[in-house]
Amino acid sequence: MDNAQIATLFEDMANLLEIRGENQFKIRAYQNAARAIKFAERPLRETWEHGELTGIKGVGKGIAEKIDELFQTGSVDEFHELKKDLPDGILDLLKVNGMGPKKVKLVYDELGVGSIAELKQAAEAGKLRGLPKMGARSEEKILKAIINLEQTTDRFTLGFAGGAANALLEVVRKVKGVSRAEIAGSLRRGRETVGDVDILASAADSEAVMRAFVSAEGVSETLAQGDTKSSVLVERGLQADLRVVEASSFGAAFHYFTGSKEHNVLMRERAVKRKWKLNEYGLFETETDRLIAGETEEDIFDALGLAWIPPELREGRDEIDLAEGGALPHLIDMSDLRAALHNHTTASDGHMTLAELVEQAEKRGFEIVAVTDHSGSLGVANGLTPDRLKKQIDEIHDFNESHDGARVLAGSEVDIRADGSMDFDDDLLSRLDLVIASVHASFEQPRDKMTARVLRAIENPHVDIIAHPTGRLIGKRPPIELDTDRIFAAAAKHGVAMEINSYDLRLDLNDRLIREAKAHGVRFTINCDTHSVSDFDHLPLGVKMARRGGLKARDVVNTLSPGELMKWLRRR
Ligand code: DGT
Ligand code: CA
Ligand code: CA
Ligand code: ZN
Repeated sequence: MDNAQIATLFEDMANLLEIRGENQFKIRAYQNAARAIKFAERPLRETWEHGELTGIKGVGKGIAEKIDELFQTGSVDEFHELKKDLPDGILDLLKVNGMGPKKVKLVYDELGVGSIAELKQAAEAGKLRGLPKMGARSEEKILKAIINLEQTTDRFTLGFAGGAANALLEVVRKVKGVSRAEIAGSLRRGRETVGDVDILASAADSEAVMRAFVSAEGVSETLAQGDTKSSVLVERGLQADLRVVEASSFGAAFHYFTGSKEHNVLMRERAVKRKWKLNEYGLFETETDRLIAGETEEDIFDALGLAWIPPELREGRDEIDLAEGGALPHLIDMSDLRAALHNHTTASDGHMTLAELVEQAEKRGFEIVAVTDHSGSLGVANGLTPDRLKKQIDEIHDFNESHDGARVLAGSEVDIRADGSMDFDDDLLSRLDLVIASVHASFEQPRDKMTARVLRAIENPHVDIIAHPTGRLIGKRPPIELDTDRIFAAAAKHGVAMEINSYDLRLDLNDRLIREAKAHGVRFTINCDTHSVSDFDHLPLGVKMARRGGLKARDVVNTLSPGELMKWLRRR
């Protein structure tokens, strides 16, 4: 067991104690231990072997005894005692946003609810609203959170799945005789979450490829190993399938396994109309089985009278009509981006100094870098007071004077307060080159109030960008309630850009909302919201979202030349 797993065990015990209504002092001790273990740098087993457990701040004699028991026997008796007589699904209830141990205790004690399914039933039947400190609104919130959870569990973020897939792809590509290997499936299409990873290869020796695949680093279990298909599990239970196909049908297989299913259905229908058939082996004449195309995707699209369709658009919407009419949009690309407009430094909660941020941005080819640290009311993120911001603006002006590379913009990510007012006054806002406005607290306002709040920010003449407009965190926090029709109409009217935040848990706006906003004539900005260097790596995910939303370079302000961008920033 590693530190994280042991920390989870103590967290579970703390939660079980709380659900059972036990002593607060003990609960606190277990919570503290969990935190201490989670952040300990040294493996706990090592500390234990050296007899130094109680040297860890937060681990007292009682906790040390439990850890000792764990390493001696492989389990902790108390954990099983605590779980006894409680339903198996009781801890799962804590995964529902808004359900803490106290609420779990309440629904269990009062209604006997012991699983997410039972909680959903109770909420649907209107049984929660009658409980102490609950009402119709919290009942509705819980129901929404469950639905949100159902839609995202068993799926993985694009960032996590992409990392695992690339590692496997590299292993496959290194095998001798592999002529081609690619990632297909929802990952290639850039869906915001991924069910499993699909990898495709063509190779002289399929067995060697399969052997390398199932023994790749990070593989925890082999589900199947065959000649043409193998499946494995990697970290967190993510499944990856590898298929080995003939080079002559690689294009057909690549197209088929890229999907989506809906897109494939439309493509097959198109083939059938021509008395052809399309499958993962190729495009064939139905009567004679003569192969018409199969080696490349381009050949297949071409034979069907279509331009090659970017994978991000293959969702069975209007992409085939567009490809037929030569009307596919020229989608935005990574290389179009010239400005990084949402970045945090050590002045607030970032890990890069101003100079480091600029250096890293320049390394990635950005010509403009905005510094947008948090505003003051966000206490937890070390937000800047007006005085600190004024000093930072001066600092940035000085920096630009003595710096030849990228131009640095003095900006701020300003909190939209609960009433829609901005966290800095107009005078200070007017001194900034760039103002990003975002909701970082009071997420739970009802739709009317939240919509009015964000509208007020959009109407503020200093605001340039609304960051991560829905605030959702995939699998963790549902989106805020917004009348997006009104929000996007106002953003288009006032020329405020809607952000596509590239962070993999956010991807906010997502592709659906991008399409909705685009229909209103909104402009966009794609940003990394960097807090540390590695956050720059998320940028391709934001670009994928934009492409899925059908955006061209000119829809996105980050593609403007420095001169045009400065002009845009002064537009109001
Ligand atoms: P996921 O894994 O749930 O995120 O989504 P996909 O799109 O990667 O789906 P997956 O892994 O089940 O299958 C990969 C692709 O293979 C899928 O996008 C289209 C193709 N495919 C799989 N099963 C079928 C099928 O029954 N009919 C058709 N037309 N295509 C299929
Ligand atoms: Ca898949
Ligand atoms: Ca699959
Ligand atoms: Zn930010």
